[in-house]
Amino acid sequence: MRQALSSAFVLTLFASVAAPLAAAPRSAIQLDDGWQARIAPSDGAAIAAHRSEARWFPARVPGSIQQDLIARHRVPDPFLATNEAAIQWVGRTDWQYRRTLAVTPAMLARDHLDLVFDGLDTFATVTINGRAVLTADNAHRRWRIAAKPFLKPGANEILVTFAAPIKTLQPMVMAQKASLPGEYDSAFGDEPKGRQTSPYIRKPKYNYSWDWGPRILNVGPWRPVRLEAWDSARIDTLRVEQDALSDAEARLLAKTTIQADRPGPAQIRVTLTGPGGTNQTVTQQVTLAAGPNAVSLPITVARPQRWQPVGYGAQALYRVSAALEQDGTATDTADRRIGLRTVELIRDNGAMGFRVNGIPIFAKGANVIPFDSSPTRVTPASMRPLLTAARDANMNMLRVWGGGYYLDDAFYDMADEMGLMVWQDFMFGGSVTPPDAAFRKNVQIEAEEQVERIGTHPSVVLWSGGNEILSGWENWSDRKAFKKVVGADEQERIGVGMAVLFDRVLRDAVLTRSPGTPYWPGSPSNDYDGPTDTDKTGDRHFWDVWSGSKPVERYLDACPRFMSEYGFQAMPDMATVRGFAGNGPLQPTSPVLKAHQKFLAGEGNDRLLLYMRDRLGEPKDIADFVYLSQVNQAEAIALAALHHRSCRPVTMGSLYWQLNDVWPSISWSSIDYSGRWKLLHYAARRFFAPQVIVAEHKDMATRIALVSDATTPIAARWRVRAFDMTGKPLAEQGAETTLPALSATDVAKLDDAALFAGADPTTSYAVAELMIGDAVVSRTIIERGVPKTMRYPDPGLTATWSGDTVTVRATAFARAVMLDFGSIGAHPSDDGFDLLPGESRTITVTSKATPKALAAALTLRSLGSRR
Ligand code: BMA
Repeated sequence: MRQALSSAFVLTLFASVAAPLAAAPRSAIQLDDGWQARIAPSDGAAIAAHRSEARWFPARVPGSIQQDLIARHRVPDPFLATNEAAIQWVGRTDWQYRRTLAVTPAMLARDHLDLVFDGLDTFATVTINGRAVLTADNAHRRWRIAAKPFLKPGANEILVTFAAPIKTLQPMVMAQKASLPGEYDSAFGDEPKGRQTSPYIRKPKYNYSWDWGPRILNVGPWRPVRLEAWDSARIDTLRVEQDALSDAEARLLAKTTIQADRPGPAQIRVTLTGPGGTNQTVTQQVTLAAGPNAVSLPITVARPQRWQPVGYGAQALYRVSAALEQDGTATDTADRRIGLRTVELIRDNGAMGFRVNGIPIFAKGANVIPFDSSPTRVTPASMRPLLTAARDANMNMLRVWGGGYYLDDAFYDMADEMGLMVWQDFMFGGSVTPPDAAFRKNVQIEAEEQVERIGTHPSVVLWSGGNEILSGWENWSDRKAFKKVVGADEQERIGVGMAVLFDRVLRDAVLTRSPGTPYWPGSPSNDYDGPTDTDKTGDRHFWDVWSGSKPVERYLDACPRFMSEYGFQAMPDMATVRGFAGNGPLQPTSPVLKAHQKFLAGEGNDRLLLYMRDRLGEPKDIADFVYLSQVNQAEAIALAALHHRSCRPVTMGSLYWQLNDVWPSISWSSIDYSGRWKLLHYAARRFFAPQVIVAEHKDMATRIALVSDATTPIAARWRVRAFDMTGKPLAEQGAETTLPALSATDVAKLDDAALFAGADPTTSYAVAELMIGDAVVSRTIIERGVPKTMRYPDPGLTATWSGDTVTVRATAFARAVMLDFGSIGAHPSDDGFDLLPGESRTITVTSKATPKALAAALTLRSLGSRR
């Protein structure tokens, strides 16, 4: 969140004592240490109940009260057992933070001393030496206070008081005829059903609980705090606009806003450093006026190198540094890393897709939810493995979902470097927005600030208004009921308010601050051109499967234009389960497993069982439940993703729900909170591979389609072989072919009668394979019934260890092999694969445990081994 200040400035000390004749460089002191917190004296009820928190205790900044109390063992860790209820009081309490700021005469000799909070969560008042200097009401904004008039030499007190959000808003909400519909009702009795305060506050929505996350209303200065000193002028913002890009040249505009307190001459110097280290510098003399000054410097880059999405070339990055010079002194600098690329939305006839650098790109990826219930725990080191895993699973796009928070620069830096495209939602999720102008003004400032910060990253290829606001307003039953209660006029006022917000305010923020990046008013939407969330136009969230309990084959019924959400739950790894649930006996109905399952308030485990019984059979024990749930999830999402890819160019994107978790839970994620891959994530690497074979069995025939994301044609061969359960070949079909560039092609429709040579559906299966040269690059199993009807033999799996590698062998067909290490945390290099009779796979296992312990813990699971 920190603005790109050069570290030299951050570290510069307040050196000279006398008032400077000329302006001195901007300097900053980080104020992240030395804070204390307590319950605010005004909250008598909380003080009576929690006396020791009424006294000042050391607090971390950036941080939250919740994290401090967990660290001090004053509340139990809400991520463990059934502890979530025990932390609820913290978010309902008013809190205070204080810190002493030592101010020297040298500091007071500067023209300006600004106290900057990069984030306050949420309703906060700040006083300096008892004088009110700020009232903050938006956790997604940065707050800058001109603090010099309030500071004195020596010790100064900064006091930040946080008012509990529900308590603050509830009287207003309860006084309304009907309150704005939100998302998930509280499970803790602090808000009556249907009377949510969350629609009225600019605070990460997922704090209020979601169908994959706990209710933890974080309180605190959740971003860094600093004091900035400057004289006469500073660089407020720097970004780079791309006016034109061709192979011959790039024409750029470095756009700065210089904040000056008085008129005067200055020079702006901008240096662009290319990926190879070559520099070019432009300078401009300006006469600054008091107030904000927009200064643009043109830069032309000959033979520019482009930033390409992963799979389409390298990720060339350029650095842009701006210096403000006054009287020959550099008084401020700012720098940004950029990439040169063009992005267009493909929109012909209702289409929705991305053309990057002129190439239509099929978007493959997943939705990202926040990385933790507590954003202050998230570090570059905790995000990196998830982004790396996304790239390694052949994804090229992540959607940053709108119910969370705008992520740190480090996330976008990594996405830039890895070539992962980012679909960036504005932070609106599932709730109707207040129609008043003050709310919109607050959001406008937030949006402009965030687009300035995030929009410079080449990975960000789309800004989208938010999650399911527009489709909810059109289609959801609670919203229909709300419209009836409030009447036509109020419905109109709210509808217009949302249209102004999502069609104008947010769109303008992108147009003015990141004009090279398309804007989309919401996910799902159709850019205000007809109904939202249909297969025919715009992007689509498809939840008939899972939420609607419909069979997974429903995924095959349509070719949507861009599937931005579809998902299927699974249990996390057994090591993760044991980490939060302990070592006692477990079953799907155990209170602790229901507590960590938020879909239908715990009843989601029944949904897991429903699909399991339908497709795979009854789980034998908890480990089998984990295994079967992961097989089901991997197969369901593979079916959908491959289908979407086979629908190219009608369909141009497939982002499954969801990549990650905010806490250890049973959810739609492919990687659990502990970073352990579910079988889905291994499957994603296969179904998102650059070239795949799609085999869809339906109505006694199998559709075979071949997909290639390569930009040039590839010579290939496909074959489909049918076997009986002894491994005896029944029939084979196939052909040599050329995969056209950027294509999906139907190559055959194979009737069961011919493909299986009359064999019984329960004792025969077929294997569809795509070969490039000698390598099988993609394989799909064809079954004529759900897997539980298949009479798979025991595959005779064996494991042979050599150090940390294990070779798994099958004598008979092994379907959906899982390497299960029980409660030992381990990451196998491959998992969830099928082995044909006689095949083996050698797998490297990364773990803190010794190979000996791993070998002892290993259970090889497969569908046939369960019989
Ligand atoms: C979607 C998302 C989330 C939710 C998910 C699973 O539509 O946008 O709101 O977590 O469904 O139910």
